[in-house]
Amino acid sequence: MKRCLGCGVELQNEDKRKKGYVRSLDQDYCMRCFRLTHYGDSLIDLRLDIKREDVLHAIKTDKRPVAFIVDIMNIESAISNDMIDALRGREVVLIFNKYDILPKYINSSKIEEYLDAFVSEKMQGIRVIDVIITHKYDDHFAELFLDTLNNHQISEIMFCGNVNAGKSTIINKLIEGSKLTVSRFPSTTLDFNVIKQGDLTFIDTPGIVDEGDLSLYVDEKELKRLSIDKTIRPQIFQLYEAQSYFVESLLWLDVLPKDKGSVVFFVSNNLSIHRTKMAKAAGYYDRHRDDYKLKLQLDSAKEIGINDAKTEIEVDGLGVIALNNIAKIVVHHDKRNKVTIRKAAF
Ligand SMILES: Nc1nc2c(ncn2[C@@H]2O[C@H](COP(=O)(O)OP(=O)(O)OP(=O)(O)O)[C@@H](O)[C@H]2O)c(=O)[nH]1
Ligand SMILES: [Mg+2]
Repeated sequence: MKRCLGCGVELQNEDKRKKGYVRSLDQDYCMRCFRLTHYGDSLIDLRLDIKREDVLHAIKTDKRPVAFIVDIMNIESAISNDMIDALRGREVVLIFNKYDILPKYINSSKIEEYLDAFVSEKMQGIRVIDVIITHKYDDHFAELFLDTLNNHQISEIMFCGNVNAGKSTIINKLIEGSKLTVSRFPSTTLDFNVIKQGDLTFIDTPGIVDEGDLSLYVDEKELKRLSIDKTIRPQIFQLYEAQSYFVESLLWLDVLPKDKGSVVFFVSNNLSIHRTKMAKAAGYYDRHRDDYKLKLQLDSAKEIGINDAKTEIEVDGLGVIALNNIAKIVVHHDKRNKVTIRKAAF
């Protein structure tokens, strides 16, 4: 059986519309990988083809050490209970990726402090042997990572994590020769893919599908607009009275400041944010909800009281919203989209 070097899927030359199609079986990359790499289109949408529980089960039954790749914008949803369960007792190198998308002014020691607290609180029972913060342009990553493997005498390691976290991108930084397929489409890697590099074995895995991720519920055009690939230019708003903010028709946030407060949106630079007085928000939503032709339904949500001077909202697949000196919020979001209130990391 021959597998695609880019996505790990079994190759076949019978059905063009199915995964793994090649014109001739002597080719190394399937048609989909070829299209993704050279034309940036996905041909066949496979986002819902890979089941979360199947991938987690396969990871759990494999006892090899794991490099757990987490998108820095998606910490709370990536480090989920079922993922932690799959990693229990394993040696794990925890890699926070895509650091380049955070604006330079953000204090790295504050993020590190947040991550340290997160790891010791939520990842008990897992042998986290190293925590690395990196990004795809980081020239020191390979050396650092290979040192860690060497120090712990690890020769085989699986790269796991949510879809689009950057697993294949990271492995490409470690290998020579044929490269794995990477793309902004969720579920680029379709099957477990074993790559040998000298004495080391790296295993790329299909991303874990995160049902709370907004990108699952928008079309291809919208996905391109909301995915963050460049350094974020934060959108900052000062407020003295109750205000509402609309991230297009993707999210609606009501905010009541303590006295003077601020709200900072870390989302894709392509997205525009509309601000209005809270009293006018419902009318604005009714008038504009169809403008974007999205099938999202922003649910009526509960009021949340905020105690800390600095808090953040992590909106799965959209970004992070920082709240400074805010008393209360209401987050209206699509009910499938996961929203977490967390301590400030940025
Ligand atoms: N800005 C930025 N983009 C990144 C980084 N790492 C990966 N990406 C981008 O994120 C997208 C997903 O990367 P992949 O390597 O395909 O992610 P994956 O985890 O293998 O995804 P699946 O195979 O779908 O599970 C691509 O568009 C990458 O270019 C990074 O450090 N910074
Ligand atoms: Mg991949």
